[in-house]
Amino acid sequence: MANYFKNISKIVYEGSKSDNPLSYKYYNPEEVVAGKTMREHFKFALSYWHTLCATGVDMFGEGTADKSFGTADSVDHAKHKVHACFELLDKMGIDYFCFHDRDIAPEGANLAETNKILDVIVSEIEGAMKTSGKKLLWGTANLFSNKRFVHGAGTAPNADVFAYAAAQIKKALEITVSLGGTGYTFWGGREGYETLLNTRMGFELDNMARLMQMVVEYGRKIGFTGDFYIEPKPKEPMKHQYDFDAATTHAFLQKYGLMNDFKLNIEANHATLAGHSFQHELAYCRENGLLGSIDANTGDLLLGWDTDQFPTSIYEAAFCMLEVLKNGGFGTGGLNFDAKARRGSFDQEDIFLSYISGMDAYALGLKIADKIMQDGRIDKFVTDRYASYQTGIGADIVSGKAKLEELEKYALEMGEVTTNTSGRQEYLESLLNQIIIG
Ligand code: XUL
Ligand code: CO
Repeated sequence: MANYFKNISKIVYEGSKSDNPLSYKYYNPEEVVAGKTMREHFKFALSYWHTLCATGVDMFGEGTADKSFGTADSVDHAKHKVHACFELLDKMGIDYFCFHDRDIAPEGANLAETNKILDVIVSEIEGAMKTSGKKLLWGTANLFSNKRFVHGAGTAPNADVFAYAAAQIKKALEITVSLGGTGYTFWGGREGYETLLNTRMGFELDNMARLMQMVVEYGRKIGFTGDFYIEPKPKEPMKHQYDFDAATTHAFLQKYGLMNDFKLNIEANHATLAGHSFQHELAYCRENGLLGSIDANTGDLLLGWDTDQFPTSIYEAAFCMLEVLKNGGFGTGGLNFDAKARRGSFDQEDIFLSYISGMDAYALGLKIADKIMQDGRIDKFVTDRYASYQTGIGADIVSGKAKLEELEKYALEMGEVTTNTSGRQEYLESLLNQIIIG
């Protein structure tokens, strides 16, 4: 095992009384909650791009964290990153990782060279996976950083760019399949527009669908049995991104016949950028059989951009895990921390501390979600709230027996509605606190 993080040993569960910052206080991988171990529930994943690549560069200044891993040469650096990744997975007890093609290997002079470099690094990853037992949750292609994708990839107005993107996805998908990944993600990147003055929206969406249909066809041909995911996001980098939110993406999948092969990868920070709560997006997916995977993070609600912070709110984590439990768990997906330590948190130790903060928050969230379900009072309240649809006119509406004529007759006889009851929001919010604290 490599030793890039010399001063840090394995992070283990020490319980809530521990004052060792480098320990899990609540995440106990073997503890059984709601019938499964925590490890099985979460399928926690490390995001390669934030963890191994991001140095804290922003538009006002240079990086603050050293991610050189002792070398400057790029292919060599890529190999060091692989081993640093597996050291982190081992030391933090995380079973999965996710990456973009360009996170793991630098680009060469042309696509053929780039693919050769990728092959070298992928075989390094393959070896590390074999000896460690760590797994790939999902792979993806970076179709947004290089300037060739200035106007998008699948939705670019230039067919050469479309072809390049297709070739890049083909390779990324082959890598994902060869490494046993159970998901392949499409995040929109620059698939959107800045102004309709230069954009054929309908044509761009048709092209995006054409690309996805090709990818599904090829993926199934090479033996990919997992799910394709779309990760909705409303804006940034483009002013308007096509995969705005879960409902918009659902409409796209239905229109283009992609429902059988796709699910959604819901990211908390993207949900709030779209003006939704994270729970709203998850609930929408659950209700529509679309919950694939989660990019766990949080935004800062006072800021209007994607800050990708580690999630520490136990309310948010509980609402998320409530949806996951109600969904019967993840299918092919898991919980990827698409999150990075703040620019000011630049020590190696901060990588560990930030993952601990997220994993402990989700462990608490899972326990709270389980308590809410066991307690049953909130669920019962909701069931009772809709009781009028179980008998009489309500049952006739649901079964389709009642048509507009019958409903008019019923309403005329009723004269006025006298049966509305309180929604009791404040009671439910305090009941939730009572369930949490006990
Ligand atoms: C960007 C984002 C991506 C996707 C993968 O906001 O979330 O990192 O998760 O491309
Ligand atoms: Co993401």
